[in-house]
Order: sequence, then structure tokens, then C-alpha cells
Amino acid sequence: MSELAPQTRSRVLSALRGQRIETASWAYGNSGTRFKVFAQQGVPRDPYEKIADAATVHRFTGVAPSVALHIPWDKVADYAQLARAAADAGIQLGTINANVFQDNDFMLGSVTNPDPGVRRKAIGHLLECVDVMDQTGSRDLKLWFSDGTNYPGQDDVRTRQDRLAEALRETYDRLAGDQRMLLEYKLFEPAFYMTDVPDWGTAYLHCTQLGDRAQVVIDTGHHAPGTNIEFIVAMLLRAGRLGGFDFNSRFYADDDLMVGAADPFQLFRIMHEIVLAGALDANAGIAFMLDQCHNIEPKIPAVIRSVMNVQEATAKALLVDHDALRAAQNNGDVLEANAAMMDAYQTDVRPLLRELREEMGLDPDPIAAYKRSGYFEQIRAERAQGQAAGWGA
Ligand code: LRH
Ligand code: MN
Ligand code: MN
Repeated sequence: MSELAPQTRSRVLSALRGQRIETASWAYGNSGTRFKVFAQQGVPRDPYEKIADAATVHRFTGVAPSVALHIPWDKVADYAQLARAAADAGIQLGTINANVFQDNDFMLGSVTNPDPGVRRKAIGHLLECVDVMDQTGSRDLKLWFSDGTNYPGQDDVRTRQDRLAEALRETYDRLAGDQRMLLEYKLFEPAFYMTDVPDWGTAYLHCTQLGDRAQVVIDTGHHAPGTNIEFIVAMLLRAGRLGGFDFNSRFYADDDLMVGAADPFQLFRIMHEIVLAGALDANAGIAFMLDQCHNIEPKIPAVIRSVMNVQEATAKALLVDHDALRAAQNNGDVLEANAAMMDAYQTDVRPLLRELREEMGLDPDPIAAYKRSGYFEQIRAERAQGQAAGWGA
């Protein structure tokens, strides 16, 4: 790293200092596959303890100052009090994730269900989530629908889209101030034949019909193998419709593994598009969130590792020499253009990130510092019986 020009070093350090990564409350709870949940020690028993864990991640990384909630997994009697508890712990409550995928009534769909009574119930939950946002001060409502069909002919594709559009409209119209709606897509699962919001095009179409405050969210695990996700990033940025990310890694389907674990090069390519568009800054309105589950690894260090993986990919993206890249592109010099990307990607940015943390008054090695802190021993002693993250318990 010693060869970095001083201006480059300070530009990169300052961008990294301003980066914000939101962690997910459900990443701290027990989770598993449909085959088995392996319960861990010291796991939070309620949303307050999840906030304490998220605050711990922020304490050691300095760039994770908010935690996303999932309703009703994080249901509490008083959300304003929860927000105060978060503030006392040094973080904020972030995105509110709606849950219309775990109720028996939603077997044939939530907002797209053929039964108007079930649709009303689903919309009621979405509106309730906006009520929660009013109390937590959250900006973003994240919507993911498990809606779809398993068999050709099971329901009418276009009618379901109409029902979806109606539900989105009613929810969108309930938003106030700077509140936004983030619409998440997913190729398949739990529906196997047809999913009502399967791809970015569908999400984009609905968002454009709603208004500027409806934005698409990209969950990196929600694509077919081989999908060029950074292309989707570029397209949505160009259209002004990228609201944020649910970061995670996948080897097969929606694996929800630690971001940057399966394909750090893909994460770099995504962050490169973000940096190119000047969209890293919090003012750009892109929410960088983790949507992960830690089934076999200890949860807090796994979240810290994930935050560090995003930082590393970002640092490398910030090191791409844009002048050299543009010149090579304009000259049609394929090899030089590719070299500009690879030189940045192959740089070991860990010393720079250690430096950043020292400048921020943090330990340069967040995981080692966490392990030394005694936090795990404390929560293991205090929390006799951990709470499931929300499913599969
Ligand atoms: C769906 C999803 C969505 C949910 C979360 C728990 O697969 O990515 O974001 O809210 O998982
Ligand atoms: Mn997601
Ligand atoms: Mn997912």
C-alpha cells in the first residue's frame, strides 16, 4: 500500500470513513435450514438484546450504526422506547422489513391472494409497518413477497399483478415525509413455478408506477447462477431506482451466507458500479444492508466479518484508477481496461483498513478486539435461552 499517492490515500480513507452498513436483527438470532436449527449460546432473547449485539458490531467496526428490524419478529409494545434503547446503545433503528410470508392465511399468496379478505389482512400488515416506522423514525420500508404459484394455471398471472399493484399503491400512499418503499425481488422460492416479483424488471415497473419514493432493492442472493448483478446495479442507478442492497453470499440458491465469502470479486464489481456513480455517499440514498443468517458460525463475529468484507470490496473499488480505465476504454484497449480493474481488485487493502480503524480510534483488528472484550462471555452468562431469528426454530 506504500505506493499510494497521498491524495488517493486520503480520498479513499475519507470515503471509507463515511461508509454506512446496516446489520439485520435476524442475523443475531438462532436460524437454520428447514432440516435443523443449531441453537447457539448467548443468543438474544428479545429485540432489545439484538440491538445490544448490533451496537457491539458498530462499536468494533465504526461503520454499522443502524440495525434493520423485521416485523413481527421484532415486535415490541413500544417502538419509541426501542428506538431510545438503540440511541442509548449508540445506534439507530433502520429499515423496517415487513413479513407477509409466515401466516397460514398466506399459503396462496399475501397481497396477490385470490381471497380479498386475505389481501386486506396482508395490506393491513404493510400499513402497520409504516406505523412502526413513524415511531422508530425509520426511513425505509422493505417489502419482499413470497407470493407466487407452484403449478401452471394455479392462478392468473396478470390478475395477481393487478392485486399487487393495488396493495403497493395503498401502502405507498400511506408513506409520509422522507419515508421510502424498497421493493425486493427474488427469482424463486418458496413458490416454484411462478413468482409474482421474480426480477428487477418487475420490481422496477411497479416502482415507476408508484412514484419516486418507490425504489428497487437488490438482494445479492436472489438471482439465477451466473447473473451479472453489477449490470442490474448499473441499470437501476442509471434509472435513479436503486434503493439499496440486501448483501449476502450464495453458492446455490438463497443461501444467506456471509457477504463476500462466496464471491468477493462479484462484490467488488458491484461496489465498483456504486463508486463510479458516486453513490457510496449516504446522501445518494442507497441503503447498504446485510441480510444474512449465521447457522453454524458464531453470530457477532460473523456480522463483523461481513462488515469488513464489504469494506474491503469498497476499498478496492475506490482504488480503481478511473482515468486509466476511461482512457483504455476510449482507446478500445481491452487488456489495459481490464488491468485497471484487476490491479485494484488484487491490491491488499487490509493495511489501509487497519489504518482507517486506528484513525477512527478503533482496534485495527475488530474480530480480535471483540474476542478479547469479554462480550461473548457476558451474553453467554446472561442469556440462558436464545430466541429464534424468526423461522425454523
Ligand atoms: C427473502 C429475504 C427477504 C426477507 C429475508 C428474511 O428471502 O431475503 O429480504 O425479509 O429474506
Ligand atoms: Mn433479502
Ligand atoms: Mn433472501
